[in-house]
Amino acid sequence: MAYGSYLAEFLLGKGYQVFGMVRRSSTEKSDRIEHIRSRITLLQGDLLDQTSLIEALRESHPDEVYNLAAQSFVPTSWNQPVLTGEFTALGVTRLLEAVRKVNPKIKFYQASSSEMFGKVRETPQNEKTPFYPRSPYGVAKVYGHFITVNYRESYSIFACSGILFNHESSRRGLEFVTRKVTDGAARIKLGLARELRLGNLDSKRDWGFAGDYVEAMWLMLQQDNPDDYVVGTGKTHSVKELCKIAFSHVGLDYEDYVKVDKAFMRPAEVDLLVADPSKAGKVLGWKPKVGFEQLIAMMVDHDLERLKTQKPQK
Ligand code: GDR
Repeated sequence: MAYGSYLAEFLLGKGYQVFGMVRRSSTEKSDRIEHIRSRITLLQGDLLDQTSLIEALRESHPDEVYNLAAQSFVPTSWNQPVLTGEFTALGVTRLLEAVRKVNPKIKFYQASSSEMFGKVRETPQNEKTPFYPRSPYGVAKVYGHFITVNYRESYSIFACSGILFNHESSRRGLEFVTRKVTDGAARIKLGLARELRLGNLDSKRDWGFAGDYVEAMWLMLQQDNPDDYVVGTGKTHSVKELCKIAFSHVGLDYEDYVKVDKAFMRPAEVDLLVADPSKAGKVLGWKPKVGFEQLIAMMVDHDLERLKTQKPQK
């Protein structure tokens, strides 16, 4: 999870002892935490395995647990709807059960998502906006959200849910649209690719910097009472605007390179998301620092630097 590494950095900066939970896999992927690897402890665990969660909490004795784990790629949730539900929905119950059994005084953060708003009932979206998810992923996140609220109300667990709008960075996976575009623009600029194939160019998102958002998550757990908060910038941009900014940053016109490919269209789309983050501003004193254009420029520069030693296409 890309922003888990920002959270780990942030908590280390606050003097926390940080544990991370990792799922066993035959190909270990840890480049996002390489720079802090010696300062954190990794525990084996899996949201599908109740015992492993209980053991992880017994071993680490945490004061705070942040659940950022999920099957988080929206298109995959149509191909693997049941598995997505296991991780993204029931996984939250398993972790909350582990908290309840091991130490109900542990403060719990659940990564809820703007995808819960889906086919939006009002604009901008706030904590009271009704949910209308549009993908198996969104549906699973609604379950995760309400089970968090329910454990707060049933067992007085200090459980908070952060409804985060899209949070991006140069650590974002290449399959998500911001990174796909910044990587694509950099590749085309360097002669490593000739075109970039995308899906719906008209969908609009409230894109912010992941590094800013982890502070809001931490602040939620430092309040007197647990609650839910919308976290976003309050500004929205289309995928087209994203392309325009990324390509013009390297002196190119996106219209010459971006091709629409049906393969990247979704069976049901979320057309427009824009946060009303005023509660986070008022109660947590939080506001985002990095603007959209700065974020995209930062990501393009990172991809240019990463790719510049590769050989151009013939
Ligand atoms: P999203 O992020 O679904 O909003 O969820 P994503 O970057 O995948 O898509 C954003 C929008 O861009 C459109 N799009 C494309 N998307 C991808 N991935 N690839 C393409 O080629 C492409 N072309 C157009 C999409 O249709 C969509 O409208 C992210 C995830 O991180 C979730 O886990 C998280 O909960 C939410 O953000 C907040």
